[in-house]
Amino acid sequence: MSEEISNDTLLDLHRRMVRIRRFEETAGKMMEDGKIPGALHLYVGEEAVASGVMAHLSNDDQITSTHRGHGHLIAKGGEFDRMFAELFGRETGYCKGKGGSMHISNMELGMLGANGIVGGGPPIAMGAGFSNKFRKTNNVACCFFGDGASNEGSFHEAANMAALYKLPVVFVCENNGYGEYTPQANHQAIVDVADRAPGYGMPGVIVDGMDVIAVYEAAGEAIARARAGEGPTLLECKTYRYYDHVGVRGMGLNYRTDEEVEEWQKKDPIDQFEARLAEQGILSAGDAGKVHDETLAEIEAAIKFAEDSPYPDPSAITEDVYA
Ligand SMILES: Cc1ncc(C[n+]2csc(CCOP(=O)(O)OP(=O)(O)O)c2C)c(N)n1
Ligand SMILES: [Mg+2]
Repeated sequence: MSEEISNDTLLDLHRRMVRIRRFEETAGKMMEDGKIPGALHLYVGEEAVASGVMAHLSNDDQITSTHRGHGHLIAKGGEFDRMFAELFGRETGYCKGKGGSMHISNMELGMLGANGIVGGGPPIAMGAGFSNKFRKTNNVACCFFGDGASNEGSFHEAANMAALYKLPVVFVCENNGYGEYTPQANHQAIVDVADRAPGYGMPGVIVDGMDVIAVYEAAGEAIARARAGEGPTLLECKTYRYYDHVGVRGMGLNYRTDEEVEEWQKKDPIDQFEARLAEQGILSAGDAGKVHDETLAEIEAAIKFAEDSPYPDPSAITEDVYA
């Protein structure tokens, strides 16, 4: 573990991951119990990626997210009550209950939107990066996308333009080895998405996406490079989703083995990190437990807030359609 990372930062990284894990576990259960409508694509297993990147960003730095976007918003500072309200379709949600899981956004936090369109984020992040550069704001746009999305033309066009104009963008590929039910080897002829970066004239960096410190350090370099006007980086984080593509149990398709899931779970980002923090005397198991308990209490209150909130009035259906 790097010496220059302060204890405050380490604890902050831990809390961000726990907040994502507990939110997602609860949301998944509520979806499976039929208490949340629609499809949720959950981020359990991938927490180190959003947490390690977001720890470097302010509210004025932008992110673009994906269909698997709850973790990105939580790590960016999203509040549980407004998030649950959005998932429940209530007026107090981030998008007044009209966006839902896959279209949740919040401009104050620089969260430019989850996106139901695979590959929808890269052009938006490239545009935000262009705006940052043009307005000389020193802000960075981080674009989260999957291994599957890295095959979309929109990613390639955005990567080309971002590198050409040396835009302050970081392309964060969350390579979880699958696009829906298709293993990576059946959807692209490469093993490392980072190999695509030199073709556009930007560095490609591979990092263990189950290790929050590794992500934090690599993201720190890429973001510093972007802020210094040196252009984009493609940061590939090798990670894994524990749940199915949608929901927890999903459709029960036989596209991966239990053994494979268990192998990845042995590298659990939170368990690994808690063991390291305890070993270094930074966070005891008891104090880590308190972070989980506080998070669960906050989730319980947020669910109550969401359940007590009204549905939007039907007359509001055409409001906020254009910005
Ligand atoms: C343009 C487009 N094509 C197809 C889909 C259907 N779809 C939803 S998620 C997904 C897989 C995305 O895989 P990846 O980018 O690796 O993200 P992951 O789900 O693994 O996080 C697909 C094909 C879609 N939503 N949008
Ligand atoms: Mg994937």
